[in-house]
Amino acid sequence: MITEAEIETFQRDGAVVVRGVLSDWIEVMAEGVARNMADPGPYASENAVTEGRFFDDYCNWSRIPEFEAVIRKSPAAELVARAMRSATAQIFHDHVLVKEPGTPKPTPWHQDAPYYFVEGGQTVSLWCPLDPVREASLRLIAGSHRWDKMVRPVSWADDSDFYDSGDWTPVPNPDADPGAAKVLEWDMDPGDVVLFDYRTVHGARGNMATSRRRALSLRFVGDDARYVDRPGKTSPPFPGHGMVAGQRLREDWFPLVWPR
Ligand SMILES: O=C(O)CCC(=O)C(=O)O
Repeated sequence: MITEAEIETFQRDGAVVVRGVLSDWIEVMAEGVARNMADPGPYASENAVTEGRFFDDYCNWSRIPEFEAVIRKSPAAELVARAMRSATAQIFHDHVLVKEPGTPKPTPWHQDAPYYFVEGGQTVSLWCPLDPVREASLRLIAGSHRWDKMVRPVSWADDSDFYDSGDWTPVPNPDADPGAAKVLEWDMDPGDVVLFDYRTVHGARGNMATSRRRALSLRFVGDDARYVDRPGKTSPPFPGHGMVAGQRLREDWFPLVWPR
């Protein structure tokens, strides 16, 4: 499912591609994405500024049976636990990101960690495209999960500050200074996944291809992940969660999915 060398790469670079591991689950995930787009949740947003469509939505797995099945029954949970070198995996949330053909809007460079109320060395997002991707694949800065300071979080729609305060590193632009950072990106087919740490800086180009770019990103946490207070509302917000700093994520909201 994942080799020791791939686990080493994930630990070292903060990201790794694993080929074909969810090939048997493409139809299920595609049905889930279709159901989600036909019936968006309260956090759904449209991020395309001018042309095309960049839809995203999250936290729907408990009402979308296809997502719950992938989370609980596919190889995903074991895969991420192994990559994190964690005995356990808890589901944090699901995230659907669809760029229709002819959508120039890039996904801004960002880390997920500052938007989340989670901190720890064992976190992972599993990004799985449901269409072949080339230009619009995920792009990640190798080793950025070890940066001292987190990157200033921005609103995707207009790049404005997400929090009013905080001691952040400016949003990087590896394309402006190509030698300064090693950018990882792969041509991917449905069933291939990228695993990346919540602290790894990542983004994506717009989708100017003639085919859609549907992706499902599943977020998990491992043994050492803990609730942390952020300087404002988080994304996702999970209103009324009642957790306090240092606590493990509550298992009634964020079920343990590995071991099964
Ligand atoms: O699919 C994209 O464009 C970005 C994905 C992303 O930011 C994520 O999965 O955290």
